[in-house]
Amino acid sequence: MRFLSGIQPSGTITLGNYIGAIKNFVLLQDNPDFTDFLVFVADLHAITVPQEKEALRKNIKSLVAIYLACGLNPEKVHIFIQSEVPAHPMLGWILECNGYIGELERMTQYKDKSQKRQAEGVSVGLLTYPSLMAADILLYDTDMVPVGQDQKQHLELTRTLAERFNNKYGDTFVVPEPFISPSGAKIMSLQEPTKKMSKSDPNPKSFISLLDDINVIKKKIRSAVTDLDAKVKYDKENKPGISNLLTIMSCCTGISIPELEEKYKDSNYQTFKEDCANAVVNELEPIQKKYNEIINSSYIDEVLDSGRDYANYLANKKIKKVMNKVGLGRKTK
Ligand code: AQP
Repeated sequence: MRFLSGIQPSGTITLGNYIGAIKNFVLLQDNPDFTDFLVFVADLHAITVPQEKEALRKNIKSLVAIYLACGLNPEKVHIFIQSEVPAHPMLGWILECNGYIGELERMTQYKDKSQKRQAEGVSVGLLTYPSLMAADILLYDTDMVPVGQDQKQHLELTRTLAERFNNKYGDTFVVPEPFISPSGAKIMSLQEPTKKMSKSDPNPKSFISLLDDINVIKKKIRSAVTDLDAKVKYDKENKPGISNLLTIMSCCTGISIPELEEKYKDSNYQTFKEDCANAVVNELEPIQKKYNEIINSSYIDEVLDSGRDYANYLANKKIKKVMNKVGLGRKTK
């Protein structure tokens, strides 16, 4: 079974990306059900909103170093950069021509992101992003795609596009299944805990970057927005801030939320936040150490060269098949 996932280098990876995605990839790479495991840097997706050239390059490399520092093992996982596999945008275009504008306009993420960008202008890429995401998945005959809540709708569209193509041109794509990640946790903004933690949030206090200085991490958790109730209790509706910190602490320690509620039932928020901050620091410190060891080494390029070659090998076979089915170019074997 083949597993595939990617993250956009649209900023420095947050604790949300780590808990919701990378930490699970690291666990899953040892799952014998997955005989092939692909993880990529979604740089083509990142440019759906403006990126500064130097920062983008830095974020791409940094994301690869973070993958490795978090424990992804290139012996088990093929790590590559999306833009180094030209078949991604090629298949994205073909799928766009088999999709409908209405389907794309209905995507919640498009509605949210385009609304926020009214003043600067909304790129066409922001609208067509889900067809490129479908291409990412379908190119590799991916069986399982991990999906957070926010990506469910996009995976549904991927399945629709795959089925539509298969019906029109004959069996071509594997229709992928969603994979509910082991933690499945959605980490919320530390400043607006009803909103998801995002690496591109303009307020740096709202997220913990994996590379934040240890003291900055502690400070951000200490100043996380909570409530006046002063009870360490999980209640997403009425106490989103504390519930978010409980989720974070549980994911970093492996201690269940009910156990944490019991442990802190007589504690004030200050004590709880202090312990939560230490739990996050304990989780991130070894990752930062490893990151600093490899960020300037040639190891990153070695991993990426090998990942690029493998991904191109698979993707080129698939895109040829798709071109033949559609009647593009000249017939090839
Ligand atoms: N807050 C979160 N909690 C749990 N999981 C999260 N993910 C993102 N934010 C959280 C998961 O991280 C993976 C990669 O996400 P992405 O970078 O491709 O896109 P995103 O979801 O748009 O992430 P950001 O951080 O919010 O990026 P920007 O700010 O650029 O839009 C996905 O598996 C996602 O579920």
